[in-house]
Parts: sequence; C-alpha cells; structure tokens
Amino acid sequence: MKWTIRILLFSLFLYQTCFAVVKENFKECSQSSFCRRLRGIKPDNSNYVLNLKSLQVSDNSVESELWNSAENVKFKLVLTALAGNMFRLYADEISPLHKRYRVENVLNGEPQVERLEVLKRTEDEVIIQFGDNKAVLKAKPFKVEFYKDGTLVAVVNGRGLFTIEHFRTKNVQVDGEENQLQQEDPGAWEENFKSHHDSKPRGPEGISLDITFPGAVRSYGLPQHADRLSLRTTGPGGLDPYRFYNLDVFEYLVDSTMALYGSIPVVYAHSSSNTVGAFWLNPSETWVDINNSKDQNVVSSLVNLVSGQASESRVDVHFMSESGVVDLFILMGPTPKDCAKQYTQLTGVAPLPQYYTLAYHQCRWNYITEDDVTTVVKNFDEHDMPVDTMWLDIEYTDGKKYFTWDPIKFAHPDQMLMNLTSTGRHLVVIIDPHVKREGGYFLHEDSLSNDYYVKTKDGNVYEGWCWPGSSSYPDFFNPTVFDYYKALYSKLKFDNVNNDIMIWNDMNEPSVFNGPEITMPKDCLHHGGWEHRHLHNMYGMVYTAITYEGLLQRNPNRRPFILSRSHFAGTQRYAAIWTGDNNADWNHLAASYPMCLSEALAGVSFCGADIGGFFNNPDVELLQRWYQAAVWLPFFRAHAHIDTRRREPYLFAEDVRHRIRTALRLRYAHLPTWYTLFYEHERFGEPVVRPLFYMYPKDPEVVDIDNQVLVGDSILAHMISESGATTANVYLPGGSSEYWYDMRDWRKYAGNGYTSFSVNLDSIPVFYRGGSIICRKDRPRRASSLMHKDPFTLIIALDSNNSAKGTLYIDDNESFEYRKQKYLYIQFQFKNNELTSSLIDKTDYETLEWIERVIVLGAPSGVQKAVLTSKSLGSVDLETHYSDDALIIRKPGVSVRESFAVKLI
Ligand code: NBV
Repeated sequence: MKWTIRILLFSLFLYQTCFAVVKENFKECSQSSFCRRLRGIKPDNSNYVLNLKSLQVSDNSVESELWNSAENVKFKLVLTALAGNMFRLYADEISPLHKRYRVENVLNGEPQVERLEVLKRTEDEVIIQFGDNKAVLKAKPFKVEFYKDGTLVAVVNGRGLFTIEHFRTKNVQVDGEENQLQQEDPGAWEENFKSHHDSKPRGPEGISLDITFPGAVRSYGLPQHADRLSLRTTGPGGLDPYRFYNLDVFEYLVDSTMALYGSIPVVYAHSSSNTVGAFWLNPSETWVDINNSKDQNVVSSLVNLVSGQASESRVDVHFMSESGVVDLFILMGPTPKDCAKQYTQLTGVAPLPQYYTLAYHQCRWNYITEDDVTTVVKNFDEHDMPVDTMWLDIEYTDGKKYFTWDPIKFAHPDQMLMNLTSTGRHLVVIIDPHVKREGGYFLHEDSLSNDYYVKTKDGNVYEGWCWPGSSSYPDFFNPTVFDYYKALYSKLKFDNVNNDIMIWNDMNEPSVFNGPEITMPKDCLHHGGWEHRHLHNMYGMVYTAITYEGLLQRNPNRRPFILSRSHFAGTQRYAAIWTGDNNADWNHLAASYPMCLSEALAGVSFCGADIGGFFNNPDVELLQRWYQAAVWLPFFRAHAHIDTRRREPYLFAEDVRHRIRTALRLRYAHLPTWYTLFYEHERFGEPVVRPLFYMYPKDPEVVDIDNQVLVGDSILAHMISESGATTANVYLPGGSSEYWYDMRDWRKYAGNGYTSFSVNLDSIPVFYRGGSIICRKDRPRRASSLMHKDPFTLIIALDSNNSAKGTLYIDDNESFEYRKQKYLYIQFQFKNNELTSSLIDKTDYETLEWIERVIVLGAPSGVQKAVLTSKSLGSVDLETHYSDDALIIRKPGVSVRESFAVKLI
C-alpha cells in the first residue's frame, strides 16, 4: 500500500473510530484547572476594592486603581463612555510579571467615544452619566451598576466573582512547609488531559467576572452551541457552562453547551421592558455560566441586588477565561434591535455579498472528477432545478496539498470552470490551513525556509496530524505570513484560479487529529512569543481575514465570498459560516434555526446548516423538510459526508423532486429580498434573520420560540422538524391588528398567537406580514445570474390600515461599484389605495428590470381597474382581477428605475 494512502487511512481511523463517542474526548469544566478555579470562587466575598482617591477623570473615561486586598496586588480599571449607548470596562495589571495578551483587529477600528459627566465623586462611589446612561462605581467591595433611563439594568461584580489571577512565580516548598499557594488547584501550573500535557510556562492567569441583569427573563446569544435560542441555566451539579474553545467536534450533540467550531462571547439579557448586552472580548478558552431566576435551581440567596426586589426575575452571567485582560462592553439597548446594532457598531458588519452567493449551493465531499461536476450541473438543468454554485472538497487537490489540483481527476480545471461559468454558475474550492510536510511542495518549502510555522514550546516547528498526514500550521499572526498567504490567492501561485472561484476555509479551529481535544497544544508559540492559549479562538478568523484580503488582491472589484467553519467576534467582516458537521436527523434540522439565529444576533447573519445533514443518510421526508426550512436561512447549501449515498435532489422520485424544486424556486423568487436585506445589514447593522423576540420584544410568549424565523421584518417561516406532521402550531405575533398572509393561499390571519395549520409534505407554513411589500422574481430559471434582467412581482400585504411599505435594492450584483453610488435603493409605499415608488438615495443605476405584476393581499373589494402614472408611460389603465383572496394587477410594465404611482379605482 502506498505510504500516503496508509497515512490517510490511519488518520481516518483515528478521526472517525476513536472520536465516534464525542463527549469524553472534550473537557468538562471540572477537567479544566482554570474553569475549576474560577467557578469555585465563593460569591459575596469580593476582595477587590476601588481606590477612588486615585480616580482620574477625562472627557470620556474614568480611571482608578483597583486593589486585590487579599493578595495586595494593584490593577488599573478604566470605564469609558462609547458613542451609541455603550460602556467599556477595562482592567489590567499595573506592574505585571508578564504582559497580558490584548487582542488586536477584532473590533472594527477603535470605538468612538462619548463625552461623559461626573455627577458625584466621593471615596465610596463615583457616578458618571452620558445621555440616559448612568454608571455607579462602588469602592468596597468593587462593583459597577449600570442604569438606563433611571432603571438598574446591569451590575458587574454584584456577586463578587471578579478575579484577575495576577502573574507570579511558582511557589516552592520552604523549609519543608507548604505555603498557602500550594493549596491551589493541582492543574494551575501544569495540566494533563488524556495523554496530553500542557506546560503552562507563565502559570495561572485566569480572569473572571459576573454580571447580573435585574429584571431580565431570558438571555440569548453566546454562539456557537448546538443549543436552544434562549440560554439555559448552568451550574455545578447541573449543566456545564457554555464553553468557548473552537474545536472540531466529531458528530456533535444537540441540546448541548459543549464548545463547537466558533466562539462569539456576546450575551443579551432580555425582558419585555429592556434588553441589555454584554460583549466579553477575549480569544482564550472561555466558559460562561448562566443563571436564570425562572429556573428552579437558582440559589435564591445569591444576592439581593435592589432592596425589596429580591424576588424579581433576573439573569446572572459569569464569564471565565484562561488568560488576557478584562475588556467588557455593556450594550445599553434598550431594545433587542438597539443591542444588535450596538454590537455591529463595535465588531463590524458583513459587506454585501455577490448576488449568486445567496442562491443555491451544491456541495459534497466530494465531486470526484471534472466530469462529475459537469454532469451534476447538467442533471440540475435537465430536471429544471436551479443551482448557482458547485463546491469542491479536499479531494480535488493533489494529495491534500492546497493550492494544487489533482493531476488526473482535475487535470483541466480551467475547462471545467469555463463549463460552469458559461451557464452562469460558479465554483467554490476548499483551502484548509494545515500544510502537508512534503519535500518539494512549494507551500511547505516556503513556510519552512522562511520560518512561517507555529512553534512548539521548545521553539521547534510544530507538527500535527491532519488530512495530508504530517502537517504544520502557518502562524497567521505573523504579519509576513499574513502577506505571504494573501498573495497565494492571486493567479501567480494558484494555477487556474480566476475570479469565479471562491474559497471555503475549513478545519481552521485549527483541527489537529492528534492534538489535545483535536486542536493545537496551548503552549505552542506564535509571533511575538504569545502562546496558542492566548489567541486560540481567533486563529480561524485571522485566517479568513487573509483569504478575504487575498481575494481582494486578486481582483479589487469583485466581492469575495468565503465560507469558514471556525469563527470569532468580527468574522462577519470576512466570511459566512455554517453549523459544521451536523447529522441527518430531525434534531439537527431543528437546531439549525436557533443556531443561526444566535449567530445573527452576534453579528454573523450569513449562516446556514448542511441541508440533509452531513453525516449519514436522510430519508426523503427529512430531506424535503430540510430544503423547505433552509430556504429561510441566509446560507443555502446542501452538503454530505464522503460515506453517504448520493443525494442530489434530481436523484429522487418525481414527487420528491417536485417538492424540492418548489423549495428551490421559492428561494430564487425571494432572492431580491435576501439581497436587499444584506444591503440593509451592511448599511444599518441589523441582522438579516431575526428571532421573534427581536421584533416583538414586549410579547412574553415569543421568548422561547425556536422553530420560527423572521426574514427581515416581512416574512415569517415555521419549520417542520418532526416526521409525519399533519398540523403545525404556528405562533403568529403582533396582536389582533397585525395581519399575516399565508404564502400558500394568501389567506389572512391575525397575530393572535398560536394558530393551528394543517400541513402536508408539499410545504411548510410561511407568511408575509401585513404592512410589507415584497419584491419577488417569479420566472423560474436555472441560475440566479439568468434572472438579473427578469421583471419583478410586487406583493403588497396590507395591514389593518390598508397600507404597506417595502424596499428594494439593486446594483450590478458583483462589484464594489455600489460604494460609488452605482445602485438603486427604492422605497415602495401603499396607502389610500395607491402604490407609489421613490428612490431613497439620489443615485443612478442602469437596469432593465421592470414590474410585471402587482398582487395586493387583503385588498379592498370592488376594485375595477388600476391606473398607472409615470413620466415615461404617462397615464395607463391596467387590468385587474381577483384571485382567491388577492387582487392581481396585470403588467404595469414600468421600469423599477422610474418613480411611479398605481392607483386602485
Ligand atoms: O473536508 C472534508 C470535511 C468537510 O466536508 C466538512 O464540511 C467539514 O466540516 N471536513 C469537515 C473534514 C472532515 C469531516 C469528517
């Protein structure tokens, strides 16, 4: 057997056999020294005292000495007022033995500060204010209270769990007597997990902080976990804390707080009167305990925050990180929308993607030859099913050497690509970060000779085991490496790439088959002498930043598309993400909505789950339901493991094909909505998909709804995630004056809460909200690029005042010209029986798109005709007729570029 095949089989064996039972291979809090230490801190006994005599006040911040009275160590604490109703709380050691790691390039630039006013200043407390935000710093014990409009909304260190383990030298035995520090956790100075040893050269350096949110009834966010939308109470004896440590978890479990591939430590505490966020900026391993007072097991005596309100609901959050500085942002809300916007103000938004990336992607590990790729697309065409993008997994490479092509199976990639692009399709290929250690491979040779690799604790090049066998891992934190890797995406190095190839960055946690918990040892060394432990959770994001810049360098006027598995706060600026290696079962389908909604609240809207489930074979019912649900998530891709049966949708019986075709066409019809929402996300910072509480924050019934998603503010989808369903209990929010129109038959329902609908296999319940205007493209095509000139159908869903509005964004679908005003952003409005259109911005963009049909839902009866008025067409009578519960206006024929009016008569 060839040596390379042996390696491959061995790694597959290791990866798949040994790790089939997941849980035991990954740490629980009790198996991690720093988590044990920080979770073990006794509440209500804080040793931290603010020395307010030392207070320095500047225009935007206050700074004070913070003293750990038990250990006599001094820290610096800074509280800054930020524009957009946010506070930043920062703490670091004053004279550390070693510098503590402080992240760079996660925030989207330095946050803008706000002028603050000091309202009171004594040695016991300091009160500062800006706008209707107030913070009270209490000296002893140290505590910070945050008030919104006079209401206490968050308290830092209310439970006394704030800790910075200052750097120190290891204690030795003195005269045979053990001194006090030898009582500390046995893993504090070095630690083992399974067969792996962590040498911890700097010793313990953990940090911890608690935040209480008085009045909150639920908390959300903290992706990535395969858990419910609303965070659950964790705690000793109960659930393990939510863990943040980017890991390649094989066959992950749902309903779990275990770590997954990505980490975004932002949490939102919510009640019907207030939403507040907390963003814990730290890329080291982190655990987060949640206590929700609604859950029985909360020890009620933890703290009495506001006298007389002890029984009030509240959420307690406890962040625990292995290293770094305290850098906490309090997002003062007061609504979920404000919080989401505040978060994107800090970490950035996703740039508008190319139009086709919102259409359907067909992936599999692997399309095995060029012919295979071409045949799959041909089959889609023959069965009249749209597809925009084909994907190539690792087998396209020459022996898992990225930036190369298999010389036999993919000998003419340029030809293959031409076949794809000639029908308006695109290609995405995978590029993983591990580098095969093979003599003669340019990437390895360059990386070795230029010293680009991550080092072991002893300063040798680190070698781990991954798909190619023995591999090394580039140190992307080294600016020279950053530039070198960036250049790989240009034509110079990567043969046969062109502007139509986009990139999939996988295994970038990084995944190391023989490493501790399948990743890199924490004592490995990066640029500047930082250990891997300090920055682990952002390794994958830095890698995608390189890819993004590399693609821009390849073509500065084409919007890059990158899919990344590992992610961190800020990833949205570079990449879309997916929920990783899910399973072909109903639970994983159900998890896809809450997982992507949590990501969307944490800035990463461009999220999807492998349709059909990555591992194992879905039955046809599950597969159909998965397509129907996935239509309403931003990233829409089918993918499957190498060992699964082929499941391209054309392979099934005609009834199944028909249902999947219908789902695909529904997605394509709504591409203008998706595109407009992504544009609005870039411009306004709101998530593209939203949980119900986001839009209906005052409704206590929506706080736990996991199986529904709002696409923008006009579409509500309810997924079916059980077999054999004949009814669906859909929650229609908004009260009796909110209307919802069933997309299947245009029937109108009031937002009166749970409503039962009968369902069959053909569709899932999806509704348009009364008050919205949705722009669709209803002509079925084989790819989205073939729809660019197609006309629009406008669906006007009337509200209880007989009015509606909506927006439409149009540009060239691929370039950055839109940033030079080459776009149209149109507002449609319907009131007083008249539809009008106008440009929101005074821009111009040539387009052939026109309006072929207007459908009014909930239209008044007795309409005889409609009269269109526009500059170019003058005044024209239009035919109308009623169909079911809708009024159809035929062929306005007017260009979307032009402002017009259509009056119902
Ligand atoms: O590259 C192979 C797979 C890929 O198909 C999948 O989507 C990734 O999440 N990759 C993981 C490596 C191994 C999976 C068992």
